[in-house]
Amino acid sequence: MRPRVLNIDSVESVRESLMRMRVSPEGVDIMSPKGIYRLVKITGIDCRAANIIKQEMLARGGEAAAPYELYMLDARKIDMVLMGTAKQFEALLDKLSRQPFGLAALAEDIRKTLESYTKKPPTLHAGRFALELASRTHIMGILNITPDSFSDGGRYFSLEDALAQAKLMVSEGADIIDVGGESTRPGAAEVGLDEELKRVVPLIERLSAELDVPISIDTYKPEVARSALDAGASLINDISGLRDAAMIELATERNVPVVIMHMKGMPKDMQQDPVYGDVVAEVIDWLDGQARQAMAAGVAEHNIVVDPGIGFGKTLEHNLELLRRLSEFKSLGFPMLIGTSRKAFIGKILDAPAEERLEGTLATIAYAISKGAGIVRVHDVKEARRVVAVVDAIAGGAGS
Ligand code: 8Y7
Repeated sequence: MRPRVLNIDSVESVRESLMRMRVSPEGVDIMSPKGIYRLVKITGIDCRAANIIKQEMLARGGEAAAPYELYMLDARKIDMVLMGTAKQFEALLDKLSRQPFGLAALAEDIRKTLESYTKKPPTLHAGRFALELASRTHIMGILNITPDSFSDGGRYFSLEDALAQAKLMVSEGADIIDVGGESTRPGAAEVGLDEELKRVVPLIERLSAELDVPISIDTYKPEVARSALDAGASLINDISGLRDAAMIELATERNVPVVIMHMKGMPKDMQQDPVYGDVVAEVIDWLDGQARQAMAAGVAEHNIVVDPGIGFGKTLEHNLELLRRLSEFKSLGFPMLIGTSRKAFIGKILDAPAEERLEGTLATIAYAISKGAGIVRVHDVKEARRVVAVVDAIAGGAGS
């Protein structure tokens, strides 16, 4: 038979593969951690610490790439890429955990990162619902309560319409309904607090009484989130990524899952020439900081979901790079939500208006699931459900 390159990316898969070909149990134990090779980027490392890392990694047969400043041997900070097998990392981290210059803490961070990268997604507990992300990819259906209804009659009809739309999405396979009362499209104006409350609270009261799925509240205003939770919502979807301390307090107090989304600026100005050095690195770093801040203030680790915020202060190229490298976000160790539905970057690729972006949206969903997304936020639930079912069947469980 022709030699072939195997499709394997975890120590566990190496282990299974070797066991299937009847390698001895001892051999499986010894070899499996040698079968996975990782490149890990670490940043802001003190040059003295970097020298120790380089020597220790080389001594184990791995590599440690660093800029020339490495040899200045002073307190300058540099970035490095460590390269090696899972086994070499294991031995390296064991050694570093007994070294000075903050290396013990760094070793712990790297260990957690490597573990996070392949760990299976958790179960989210939202009110009386348990969302088992490891079992399959979950779908969040988008429900925007239509604005501009000036009379009570108009408001009533838009509420009934929204309710019908929500029921349709649930029948089509939505696992969560995301209710938003303020447009966050690029350039959109902010809505007053009273108006947003008037739009979402009566709707959520009806939805929570009549639907058998959890409701998330799409808002960055703690007052709106509080009233929405009181009305029966059980997740918070915060496009500002918990920038408001009162939102963190609320999430802690109510013990609900919260989506921390990255956004550069605010909707009214976010698309005005957004610039990043490395967009993936910067978004991951920001999400990590927000998550740490939230956990320090009492938000449970198991309640955190992260989202790169496709289209929020990003150019077409930024969005594509975030999707292409989405698996890097697995390093954070939180389940990932992704929202690409009908967004402008798809329209740019296809030269198509919003109502002609379904196939493009579905392509991004299939791709994102294969790179680790656990929840997809969509308008077209029926079509998304079918795509997700097939991708999950191929992957065997949730898509990554
Ligand atoms: C996202 C979102 C929007 C997203 C999360 C639109 C509210 C813009 N996009 N929430 N919200 N992620 N978590 O076009 O990508 O749907 S609004």
